Amino acid sequence: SNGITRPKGHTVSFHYNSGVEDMHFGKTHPMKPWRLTLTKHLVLGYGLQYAMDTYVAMPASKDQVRAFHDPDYVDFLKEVSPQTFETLCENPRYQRFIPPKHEGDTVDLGPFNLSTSPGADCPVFDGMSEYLFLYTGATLAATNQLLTGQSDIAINWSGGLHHAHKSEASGFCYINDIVLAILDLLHLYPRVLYIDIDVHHGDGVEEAFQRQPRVMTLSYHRYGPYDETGHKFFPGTGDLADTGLKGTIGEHFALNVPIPSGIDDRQYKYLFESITSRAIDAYKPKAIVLQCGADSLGGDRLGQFNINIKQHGECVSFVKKQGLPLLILGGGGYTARNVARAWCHETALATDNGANLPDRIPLDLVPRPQAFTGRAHGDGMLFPKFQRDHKNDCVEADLEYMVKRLEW
Ligand code: V1P
Ligand code: CA
Ligand code: ZN
Repeated sequence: SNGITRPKGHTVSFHYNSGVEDMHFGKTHPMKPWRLTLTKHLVLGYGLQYAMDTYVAMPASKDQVRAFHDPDYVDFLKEVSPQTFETLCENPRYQRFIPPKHEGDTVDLGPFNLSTSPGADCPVFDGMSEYLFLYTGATLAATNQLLTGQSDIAINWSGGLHHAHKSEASGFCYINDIVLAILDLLHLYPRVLYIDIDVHHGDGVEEAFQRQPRVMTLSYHRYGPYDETGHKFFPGTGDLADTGLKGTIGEHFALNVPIPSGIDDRQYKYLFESITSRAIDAYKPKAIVLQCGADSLGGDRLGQFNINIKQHGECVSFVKKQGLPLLILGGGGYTARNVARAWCHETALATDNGANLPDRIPLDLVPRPQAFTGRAHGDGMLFPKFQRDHKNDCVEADLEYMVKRLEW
């Protein structure tokens, strides 16, 4: 038939609820949930559903979300919509979460860094509450699948929202599904390794576990001035010297790999494989959570790396090769067609079908809803050679220095 087979020796599960797709963060907002529609259609188009167990995710409960987030924040998120926002803002219960106004603020901020102003990182939009609890529910279902031994690898491309804090939304992230997943994994596994290949620093996850030796966080990210304006690349944290909260038992259990713009496949492979393998050898985790933000790909609308899908996928294969229970999550990714290509390819790698996907997307197999015709698959290639449009600022000696510095 289509050549797709179930993997031998391990079980993969795929967790998703199409309810996350129809969301719209706002006209100019880079986060496009329809990239998840494209991903789903590619995965189904190639027949990868036959290689894994697929589950429709249920929304997370408020209790589940309270395992990390402030109860006031959870209630607010459950109730919030563009219609209820103003009334909720006036509720005395939420006053203490409204930040003081600063001069030159471009957006009006309500409580928890939420806003209805156009241009806000964390806007309040229609259906938002449903969206948040659905992507979180999918991550928790995937986690449960690992905890019960029903899957060896569990995937949720709609999750991986690494910037959310205990009582604050940040950088397009509202509920930190990753922190919730790791908290669940800690019930069974003594040590969990979190790896983050999104182009942004996984600050929310690092912060949540900065005092915790049972979780090691390892983020690879663009770090440094954004452009001529000198603004820092978001979120501005994740220096090489940041290794966990000093003076606590969590110190030395956070690792950061700050990377200049334009890093290429060879350089990224060198950093990722040498540092990740040393972290695993030293820490000996019993489970791994891998955030696969696709904004580290070349040609991303927000990212500044020049990584191809092939290398992005090799990070997934490298982690899978460790043979530990593995939770695979999405994250950023702002050039939708490339996000779908990468995550479909990585679904294939997880199920040992990496060699079974032809470079040419079998368009006849891909159901294309009217809205996405033409735009969905652009140049029709699964492995496009990205234009190397970011100046490579990587000094080889500095890359080598980072690898040495992070050995202990
Ligand atoms: O740079 C900022 C903030 C807004 N300024 C006050 C500084 N925000 C970034 C947020 C990037 C979030 C990435 C999330 C993830 O890691 C995980 C899902 O990928 C930002 C950017 C930017 N170019 O970095 N916000 C926006 N662009 C933005 C643009 C248009 C409308 C709304 C937000
Ligand atoms: Ca990262
Ligand atoms: Zn990102």
